[in-house]
This record gives sequence, structure tokens and C-alpha cells, in this order.
Amino acid sequence: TACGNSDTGGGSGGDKKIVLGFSQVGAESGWRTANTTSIKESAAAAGIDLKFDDAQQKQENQIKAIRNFIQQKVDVIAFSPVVESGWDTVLKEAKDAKIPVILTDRAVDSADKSLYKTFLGSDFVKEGKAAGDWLVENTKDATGQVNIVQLEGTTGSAPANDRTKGFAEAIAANPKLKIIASQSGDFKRADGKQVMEQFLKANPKIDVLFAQNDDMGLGAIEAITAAGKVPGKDIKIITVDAVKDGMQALADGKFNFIAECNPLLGPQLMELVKKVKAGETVPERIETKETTFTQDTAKAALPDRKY
Ligand code: GZL
Repeated sequence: TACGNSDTGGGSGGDKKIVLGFSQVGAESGWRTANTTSIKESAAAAGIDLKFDDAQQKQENQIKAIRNFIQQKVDVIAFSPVVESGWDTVLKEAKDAKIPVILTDRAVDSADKSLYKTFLGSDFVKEGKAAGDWLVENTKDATGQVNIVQLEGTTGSAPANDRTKGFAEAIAANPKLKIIASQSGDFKRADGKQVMEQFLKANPKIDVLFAQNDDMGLGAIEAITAAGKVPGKDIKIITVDAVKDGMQALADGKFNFIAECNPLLGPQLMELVKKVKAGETVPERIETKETTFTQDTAKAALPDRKY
């Protein structure tokens, strides 16, 4: 018989492209933009046919997108869940349709680990702990109470839950450190500014801001400056992410410390997609490598930052 290309699907050797359905959280921050770019560029480089959906930070849009991917019979589904809970039903539908699912960036709280093949992303508790450890180290000589305000990420999201947890556990080491106000700024610059304005009105003495991403910290700088205070001096600012704008603020002395959260997950995701499509086993958890920055190390690192 003719030995032309049999239709072996997207696996190795087949000539059909792997089709990946990806549901993205939205476009809320500099981190998200960099993450989306990494995913799109890596899919193209890997020869993977990417179906990309932006959920505008709404869980119902992500569920709709995943159902569409199931209808389209994509080879693999990957997504960054905007919140931790409420995924079991749609993930069971993907499992019943025999479409493997990969979690990237954020986790889900499903007890049933068979609903997804792997979770590729950062350890957000560690990021919160790194922020808290820096503050403990840098307030050792404080005489009175150190008043902290906290801008939390999107309510119900894994990064907000876990950064809050990691930070609180770390600062318990110094009883002078007190979180006097904490509220979500939804990982957005405008919301961060608004909430910081409220914090400033309600609290005459604020010593430290922990913003759970750079964008909310950058919004807060506008509010702090408008209130006649000096960011980085009158109010110390600690953030997470280390996107370019945040690293610039750190180098300029307006931020004091950043715990990096690496958004460049694209290349690893595409390797996992190929392995999962080929039926290979993959580790159930792959933790992103990342570091932290001070004002001095930010100045040195800025010229080479990719995002
Ligand atoms: C973290 C990611 C968070 C970033 C924010 O992995 O989910 O969402 O820290 C982004 O900047 O909006």
C-alpha cells in the first residue's frame, strides 16, 4: 500500500499541527501582557496552532472558552484560572471528552488531581514570604509599631490568597509589624491608586505598603505623591512581579523591594503540550524559577530585562 503520510494527529511524526486551546485571565497588568506575548510567540515557534481567548477576568468567560475548545475537539487545553474555585464541572467535561488540561500561572482548588495533567507556575506563598522577610530584616531597629497597608490581588485568586498567607506568616516574626488595612486592587493600576487614596484618608500614619503586584504599587505611588508624601521614603513600598515599570520605580527609589514573578511560561508550556499530546507522563507540579530585587540590583538588572 502507498506509504503516504497517515493522519497520525498532532503527535511526533504526524504532519497535522497540534491544536492548543488557551484561556487567558485577561489583560489586567504588565505581567499579564508579558505572559500573553510569551504564550503566543512560543506557540508560533513550536508550530502549535493556538486558539487564544481573553476572558476579561471573568470566570464565566473562561468556562465558556473551555467548553468551546471541547466542542472544537482541540488536542490540549491550557488555562490560567482567574480564581481558585468553581472549575470541577467544566474540567470533568474536558476529561470525559478525553482532552488533557494543563494549568499555567495560577492553580485551582479541585481535590481531584486527575482533572489536569500538571500545574506550571510560581509558588506565590514563597513570593509573599520573600516580601515579608525583607520587611522583617529592614525594620529590626524600629522603636514603635510599624503600620502596614496591603493591596491584595484579585479576590479569590491563587496569587492573592497565597501572597497574603506568605506575607502574614513572615511578618509574624516581628510583633511591631501590623497590617492596619488590607483590600483588593484587582491587580490593576487604577484600582491600586483608588484604594491607596482611601487608605491615606483613613490612616494618618502609614509606614509600609505591600502591593501584591507592581501595577497596583505604581497606582499607589500616584496617590502617595498626591497626598504630599514621598514614596520609598515616607512610605516604604514592597511589590511582586518585577515587570519593567516596577523595576524602573525600584531603581528610582520609589519602590524598596520586589519579589519577582516570572511571566515567561510560554516555552515550558509548549514543551508540556507536546509531551501531553504524545501521551508522555509529566510532573504534576513544575515551579517557575524566579528571584528578588533591591534598589541596587534593579539598577544593574534593568538593561537586560525581557519584560
Ligand atoms: C501571578 C499572576 C498575577 C501577577 C499579576 O502569576 O497571576 O496576575 O502577579 C497578574 O500582575 O495580574
